[in-house]
Amino acid sequence: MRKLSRSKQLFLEAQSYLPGGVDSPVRAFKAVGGTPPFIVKAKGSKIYDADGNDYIDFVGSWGSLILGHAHPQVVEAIKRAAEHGTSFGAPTELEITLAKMICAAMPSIEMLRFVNSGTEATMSALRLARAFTGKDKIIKFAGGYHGHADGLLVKGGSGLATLGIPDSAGVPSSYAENTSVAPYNNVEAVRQIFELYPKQIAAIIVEPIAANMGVVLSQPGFLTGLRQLTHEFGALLIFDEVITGFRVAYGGAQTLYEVTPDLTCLGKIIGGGLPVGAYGGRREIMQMVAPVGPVYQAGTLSGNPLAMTAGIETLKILQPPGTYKQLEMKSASLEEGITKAASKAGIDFYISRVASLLTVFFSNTAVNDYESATQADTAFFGRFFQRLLSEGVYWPPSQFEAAFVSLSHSDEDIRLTNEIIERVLNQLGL
Ligand code: KE4
Repeated sequence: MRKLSRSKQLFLEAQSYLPGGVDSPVRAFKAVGGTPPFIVKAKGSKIYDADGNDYIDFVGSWGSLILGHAHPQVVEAIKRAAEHGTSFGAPTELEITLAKMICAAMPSIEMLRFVNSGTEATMSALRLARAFTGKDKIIKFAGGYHGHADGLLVKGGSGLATLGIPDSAGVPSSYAENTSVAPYNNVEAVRQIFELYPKQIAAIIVEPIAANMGVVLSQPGFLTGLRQLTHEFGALLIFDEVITGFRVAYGGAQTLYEVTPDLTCLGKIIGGGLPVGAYGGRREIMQMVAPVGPVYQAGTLSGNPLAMTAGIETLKILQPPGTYKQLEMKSASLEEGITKAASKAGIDFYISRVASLLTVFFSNTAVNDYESATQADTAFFGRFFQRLLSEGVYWPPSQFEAAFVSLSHSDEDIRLTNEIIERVLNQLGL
């Protein structure tokens, strides 16, 4: 059992100053219990806590660190940039460089705006969609999470699903009225909403691979069905690729599935571990954003040189051919190890994986939407999580989150993780 006395002390003190002792709910371990280790440093695939314990990390700052922690080329570049100043509140060439890299990777993005988080990206993209279409309503999916903008905290996924709060307190009911929620992978349900509000839907916002109810794959015909409906009813299709962008492929899920959205939201990986979000798409839509057009959106630290530098270096390292093949091989061997271990222990499980994004649901049913995801045995997941943690594997602390494999996870990391998972599932299966 790992000593956590210093983390326990810090967690207690933190709760006097920060709600729940954290700056984002999922970090408080409410879904799995116990004390969250307070992390002091990280390198590659490892994180180190205040009691000197080390862990193989499968959270990777919730998907941001596809290269692993503190990649030397990224850190060196940030250091150099910091010596020239951390933020100017004025345009820099770095923003053009990163924007060009993103546009080259995702041809549906002809123009974009950098912001500081995924929440800002989706919030701004929806405001823009409403302005472009002149319509007010939006459609999202049960279990879909797009950050914490008021109109999106309607039957949210991710943290909300974990905390079992169908809506967030403080969201005016008038906001919820403008947001319709359909089951993921259900085109027919979306059609019904359009038929209910034929001229009122500004946009559909969708994770092209859902990752906030655990990983749930979009089934054949789902994304193309949404594309057809948005064309038919004059709405925009917004892909929230905050997680999948540069994760499942260099061009994100939209190049994997060859479905072209009107707008794309990005975050996490494009910031290389620093706060960055972005929204972008067709030029005629993006030209509506201030100061060119009437849609106001602004940000003190948007496009700051440190975050741009970290993003540029990260994408540079992801570009060489074979990078995603490496990620695929690491992730496939992890999936294989979990499958073998759970089968051997006679435990009900269902694994959803695309590239280096995966969730193991402890469930005896296939998971293709929020309803089926919530059938999973969350109590069992909590025991699984705690035993992994005590053996040095830092798995995402919720059944409804994704695990992330990085380029820095060595074959030995994966072998050891599989060995630990086999031991833990064997114990739990008894
Ligand atoms: P941020 O505002 O947290 O940067 O991004 C919001 C967001 C938007 N869209 C998608 C698809 C997302 O997954 C997220 C945030 N993801 C969660 C993890 N499920 C962040 C972790 C957390 O909330 O602490």
